[in-house]
Amino acid sequence: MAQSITRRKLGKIAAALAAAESAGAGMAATQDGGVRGYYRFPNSFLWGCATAAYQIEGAAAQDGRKPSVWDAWSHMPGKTANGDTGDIACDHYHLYKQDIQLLKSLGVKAYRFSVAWPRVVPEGSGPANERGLAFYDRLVDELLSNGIQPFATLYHWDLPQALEDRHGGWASSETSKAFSEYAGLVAGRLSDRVGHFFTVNEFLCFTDQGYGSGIKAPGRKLPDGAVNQVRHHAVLGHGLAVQAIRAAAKAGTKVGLAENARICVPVIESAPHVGAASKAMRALNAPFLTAILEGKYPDAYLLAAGRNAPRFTADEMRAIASPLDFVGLNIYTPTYIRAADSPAGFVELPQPASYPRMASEWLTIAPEIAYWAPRHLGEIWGVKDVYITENGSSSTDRLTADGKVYDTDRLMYLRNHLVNAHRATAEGWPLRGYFLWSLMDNFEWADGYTKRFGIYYVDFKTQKRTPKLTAEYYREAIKRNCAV
Ligand code: GBH
Repeated sequence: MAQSITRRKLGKIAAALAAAESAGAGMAATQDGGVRGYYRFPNSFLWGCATAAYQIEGAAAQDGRKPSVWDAWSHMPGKTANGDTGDIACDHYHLYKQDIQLLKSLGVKAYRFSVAWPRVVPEGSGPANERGLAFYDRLVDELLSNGIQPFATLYHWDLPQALEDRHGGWASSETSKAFSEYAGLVAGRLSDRVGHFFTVNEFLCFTDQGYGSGIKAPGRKLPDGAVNQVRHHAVLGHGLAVQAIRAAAKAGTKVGLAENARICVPVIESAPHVGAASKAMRALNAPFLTAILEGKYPDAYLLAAGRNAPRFTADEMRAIASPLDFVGLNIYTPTYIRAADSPAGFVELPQPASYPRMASEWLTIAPEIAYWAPRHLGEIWGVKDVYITENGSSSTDRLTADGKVYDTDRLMYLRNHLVNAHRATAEGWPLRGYFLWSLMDNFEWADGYTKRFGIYYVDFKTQKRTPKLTAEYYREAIKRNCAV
């Protein structure tokens, strides 16, 4: 008897499964041209695009904006490709209304932009510049009236030059304090309309690369101990900013960061390698993400740094560990990890010269990062809400005679990352949204305008924007809520 009930139940389950399959992930071609819904995201999934102030705004000396370290750096001979600067960039400061129409036509629900510190507090600390703040009022209001949620980044590398001149920039904790004051000011002004703030974008690029290797602004080459102190002042600035935002912002405002953590991919998905990748994730992100999420620099990091270790107080570590509402990760490249019989328990695998990459030399491809990033955050640190705050690719785009850009390589990159992001949501890892980098071609830092990351092509002479094939793809993915 019991057995036959079980069989009947099993029969019902099988029938339900078959029905579900023909409705969604089935084999038969359907009326919409055989498009299957297998990679469908949760209904609440937030689709977005990302940009950053210095890369798109231009209007570098307008309405009271003063120079940032990037203005100074890009104007020094030989620092950027072709001597390119962000003086004009995409002229978004004037064209923001039409750019918001581009977002609207893609169907994105959210837009991640950054606020230019030197526009809002031109001297780094001290009086606010009303005309600078007013630009972000206009931008936010225009987004909202087009049904797009604003997500604001407070620091995307454009440190006011005045702070570099007065205090040596991030080499001093005065800059961490100035950052938190500025963060509180902006949150106080915008949080009636902006629900999500990111403190800092990508620590490594403005700490190690700005003050160590010196390949990015302000281009200083400090010894290791001083660079570790710069790193510490940066995470401290983040923590103090979290506190300042919470003190100044409307109740319920969400605060997080956008970090380019090393994304550790187990070279084979077997228990030993997965375990090793998880150890590597903590170890390789020790000075930034691990310190922030654990409130402590891992012993191995301090030990390895020896006499060059950062100096810090318990109070500072408590500030650094200020609880976050979400974590954003900018994901581009993988770090392959295998298990090892060493005290660390893992080894980082070098990439062979033949490893595939996109148009930027550094941009090696592994779409699995879109799965492992949210999984590691959920599994290792119990993070509840994760956003992919940047992901995208450069391509050697050409405007063809028919007025189009056929960026099939970027489309391939995007589709495969979305399939892996879908896998993360399907397995229940806490991925809530995806911001594509970038809405349009822009000032790609040291690469100037030679590397294009946009899904809209920008003619920098005429400021004309043209949708690339990937824009069409992204619109379709958003419409179907699906990696198509
Ligand atoms: C992001 O950084 C940035 O947030 C964004 O502003 C930028 O436009 C976008 O990526 C595309 O690059 O010179 O060989 O040392 C991504 C992480 C880390 C990638 C530093 C480039 C320099 C490589 N970046 N890296 S190299």
